[in-house]
Amino acid sequence: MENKIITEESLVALREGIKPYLDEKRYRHTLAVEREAARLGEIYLPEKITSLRAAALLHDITKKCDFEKQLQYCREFGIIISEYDIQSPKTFHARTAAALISADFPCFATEDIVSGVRWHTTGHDKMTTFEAIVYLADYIEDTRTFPDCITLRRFFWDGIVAGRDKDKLIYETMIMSFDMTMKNLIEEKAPIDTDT
Ligand code: DGI
Ligand code: FE
Ligand code: FE
Repeated sequence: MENKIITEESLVALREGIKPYLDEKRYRHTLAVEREAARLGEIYLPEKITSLRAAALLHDITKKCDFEKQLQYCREFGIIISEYDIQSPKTFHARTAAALISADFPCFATEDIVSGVRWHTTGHDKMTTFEAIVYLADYIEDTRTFPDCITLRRFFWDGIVAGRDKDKLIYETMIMSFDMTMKNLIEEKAPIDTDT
């Protein structure tokens, strides 16, 4: 999977290549996640900014597929799903998008990019910095207006401006995001994914 060099030119092509996979609103969100991932990358992973941008561009490419299509992709790509997974239909697109990268965007199918996309919705235990950045960029990108997103965005960027310890800050921000997501899922009476 490795040794794929992601250039600025390939990102320009990717921004066009993903268009058929996204509606207009989702495309704007995707470009905003790309910008946010690059900003976070400058702080935490400057050597991987182009990969972070690519992961952001690819993270929601199966979001518009209905549940039937998600299940079809699962069969096609050998994604094993449990009865329990079926109760969290909104988490499927992260797995199917990760699998679709190798099929439709093979130049971008690196371990970092695939796992960044794979875990962008639920997160999981012991996330890599790369995965955390994709996850967080999706949550706090600047077009999101949901109060929790605004709170989290402020908490993180105020901490950066205040010169707080950056590792502690991202850890606390991630924990806060999981608390918010779980609280919302409890209110909706939706099951919480075991990875979350
Ligand atoms: O795809 P986006 O909308 O940009 O964002 P996302 O991939 O983080 O998806 C958010 C949705 O996923 C939101 O409606 C809540 C849902 N979600 C996240 N974690 C869980 C979850 N749903 C369930 N049932 N369980 C989870 O653990
Ligand atoms: Fe998503
Ligand atoms: Fe997203």
